[in-house]
Amino acid sequence: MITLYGCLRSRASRPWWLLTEAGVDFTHEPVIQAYRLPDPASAQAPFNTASPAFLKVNPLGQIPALVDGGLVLTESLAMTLYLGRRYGGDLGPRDLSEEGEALQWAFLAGTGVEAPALDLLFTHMRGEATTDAGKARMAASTEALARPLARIDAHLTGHEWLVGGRFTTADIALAECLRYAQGHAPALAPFDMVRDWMARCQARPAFQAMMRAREAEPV
Ligand SMILES: N[C@@H](CCC(=O)N[C@@H](CS)C(=O)NCC(=O)O)C(=O)O
Repeated sequence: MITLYGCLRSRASRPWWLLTEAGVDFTHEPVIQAYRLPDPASAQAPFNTASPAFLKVNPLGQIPALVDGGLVLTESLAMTLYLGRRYGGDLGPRDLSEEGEALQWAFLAGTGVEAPALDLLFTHMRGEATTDAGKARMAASTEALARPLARIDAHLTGHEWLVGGRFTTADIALAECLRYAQGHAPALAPFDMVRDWMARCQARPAFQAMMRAREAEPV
């Protein structure tokens, strides 16, 4: 039995998308971030990252967490790659070379893309995009994204998907990290191949189902 903990306004979107692509049955516990609640310890508070029951699952106090039988994973990109390989058929790697490529794109997503992309998102969300400090942060984050995006753009020239000529876990890992930057058009503007690939990823029914479920969650 698979249980995925974490509301979809979080990195839980990644394994949720993969599980839906793969058509795997799972239980979803939409644990919310404690910092989003006025009083996470109150008896009325929903299941959250500071709830004692959740801390028993993930002592980090972060979402997502994944339980699959006796296995507990607490890193979203590891969950996505694991689930793809374990249950995803062709969504996962067919051989070690493909696995190496999937790991490469997922690590680039986690180490080169996610932090500047999140910085762009949070600068917009905090209403700082028009302040001088906000503009300077966004310029720095856009510049930080330029090298990884140039690398990805070059790879996608002549490749429809990242690995193996088909949609795989690598596409979910990278597309979900890059989604945070999509609200800041200048970051993606020079990279036509990346924008076209993002559109292909996000046209998939499982992505759209994830976004509908995400929108249906309390803000
Ligand atoms: N590296 C972790 C990061 C998890 C993470 O930062 N989760 C955020 C939500 S997306 C969270 O739970 N924040 C609450 C907190 O840190 O207190 C992963 O990718 O799974």
